[in-house]
Amino acid sequence: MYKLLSHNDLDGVGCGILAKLAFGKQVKVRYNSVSSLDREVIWYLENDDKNTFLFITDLSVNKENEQKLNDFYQTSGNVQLIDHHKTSLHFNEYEWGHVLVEDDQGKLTSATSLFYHYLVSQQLLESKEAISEFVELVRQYDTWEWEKNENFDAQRLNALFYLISIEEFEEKMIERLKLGNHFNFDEFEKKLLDMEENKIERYIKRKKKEIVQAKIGEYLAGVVYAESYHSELGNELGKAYPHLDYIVILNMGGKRVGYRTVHDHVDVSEIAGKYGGGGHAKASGSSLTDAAYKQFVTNTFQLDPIREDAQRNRYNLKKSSFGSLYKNIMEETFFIHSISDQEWKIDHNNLTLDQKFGSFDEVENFLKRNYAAWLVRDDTFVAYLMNHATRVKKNE
Ligand SMILES: [Mn+2]
Repeated sequence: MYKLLSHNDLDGVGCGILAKLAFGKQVKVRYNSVSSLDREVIWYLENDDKNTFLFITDLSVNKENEQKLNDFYQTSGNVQLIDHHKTSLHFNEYEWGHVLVEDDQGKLTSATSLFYHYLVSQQLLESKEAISEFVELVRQYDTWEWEKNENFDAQRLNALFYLISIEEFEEKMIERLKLGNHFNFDEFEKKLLDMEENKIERYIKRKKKEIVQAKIGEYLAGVVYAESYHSELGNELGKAYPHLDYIVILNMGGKRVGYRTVHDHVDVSEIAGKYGGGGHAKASGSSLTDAAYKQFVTNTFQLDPIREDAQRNRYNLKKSSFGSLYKNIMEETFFIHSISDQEWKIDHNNLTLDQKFGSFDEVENFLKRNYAAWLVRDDTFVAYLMNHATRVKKNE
């Protein structure tokens, strides 16, 4: 008999699907949140048959269970942990640990891709096209490579995963991978996914209007409350507000915090680590501890949301040679203008600031980080210019 304890997300369930393809009725699969795994491991060690081989995928155990599993391995040899999280790399010290973040070709791994590789190399599962395609979609979704590759099927696979129950998803996928030569969505799923995409778009639009920004340590974070679509949300908010170093997503009901970044200069697994969590450089999570609650909820609750730049302007445009007008919640105006391509300045309430900036992006980043200002609509811009012209005239 086999037992698989895996994560309850797409990558974790991908491992469960592979286990069921390989072992059929000979495997018992249990999906866990990050926090429930350790309980399951203890239950296994205390209650399960000692001949049952244990796989742990896409998750890792605490220090105490690490020791217990190693003792168990010494007597039985019946455990294998497979993971791709940077925070689990120390499990490679054990014969029963296999943690790989990047493969030998420099491709980011996922638990599903590592487990597939393992099962095939151990001759426990025969590789086939449909399974390889499925595994690659899971990998691209989990590593976010799909976005660069514009592989929207990977995103859609994850959306489908959250639209139906885990049992239903498993059953559908197992049948499809057993029978099909290629991995495809059926017509009904396609229709469903189209509807879901519209829904996500509306959800993200709303969240863009709710986010607040706060200086936390050396970084500027965007803080938003959301129960769903954390990956999509973290990514869209990160791109909509690139002046934010990272995005904090608070799930109050679940008492969880998600951390996401689109930048390379921040490692959000380190930030999650400060609150007892972990994960990847670009996506991580932690519990909503007292310290996290104080930092992200108490200290930011009174802040006003940041505003998006005006989208449909014809005149007040970024990098324009006529200048670009910004405003903040205090109704202060910031007029960005350039003396040359390499020299940009700001008129703050009509007073030119001393600072010089080397590019438009630099000056805009400064404005957004320090004043939470946004690009105003054309009508405000035109009024500002007219007012300005009148003032100049009066002074003549
Ligand atoms: Mn994973």
